[in-house]
Amino acid sequence: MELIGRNLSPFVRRTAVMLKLLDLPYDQRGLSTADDTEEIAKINPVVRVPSLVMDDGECLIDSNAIIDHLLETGDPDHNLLPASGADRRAVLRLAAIGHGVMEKAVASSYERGRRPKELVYDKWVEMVEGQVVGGLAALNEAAAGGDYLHGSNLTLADVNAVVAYDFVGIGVRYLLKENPYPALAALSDRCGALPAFADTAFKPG
Ligand SMILES: N[C@@H](CCC(=O)N[C@@H](CS)C(=O)NCC(=O)O)C(=O)O
Repeated sequence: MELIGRNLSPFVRRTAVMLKLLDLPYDQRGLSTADDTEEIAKINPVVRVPSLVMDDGECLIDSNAIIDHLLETGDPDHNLLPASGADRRAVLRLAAIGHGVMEKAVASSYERGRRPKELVYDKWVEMVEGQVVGGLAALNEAAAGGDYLHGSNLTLADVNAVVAYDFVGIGVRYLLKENPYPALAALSDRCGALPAFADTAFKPG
């Protein structure tokens, strides 16, 4: 399998973390939506990452669809996402908060980084960053309750939370000044020691 995209993208990285946690071998083509538009367009008509090109050539797009497939085929015991009921709903809720933080942090970094300075709409930045802060606060509260966000083992909720938190540390770094989310920071440190997270951490350069 070939994962398309760079781990700077939290959506790509969370997919890479899941591939590693599930022990699914893959190669990665580090294409960037800013610089490799034409190549990405051949794989995904809306020119976004991640995509996952499977061994038979089938191509999955969007981290949600990709992870859905990885869980369906690679997690028969439902370790990373409970099979049903209240536990599944709780993990999906927390995972959605983490995913939302990624979306809003990416929106802020695009607004500030991809527009000419005079066209940056500060009120919009303020709004999406408020959404990031709300999501991080909720994840921090969940992280304060135990070793993992839900239950007694690592789940998709932790993957999303850690990847989202780490991305905020890159793309909207000033929101983490004075360590406002200590439980989430500790979760990120603990998970960061695991190979699936350490091997996928974005390294600039
Ligand atoms: N819902 C998508 C979001 C993917 C996404 O926004 N990826 C960004 C990279 S961080 C991208 O492709 N940006 C280019 C664009 O949206 O035009 C997912 O979860 O995979």
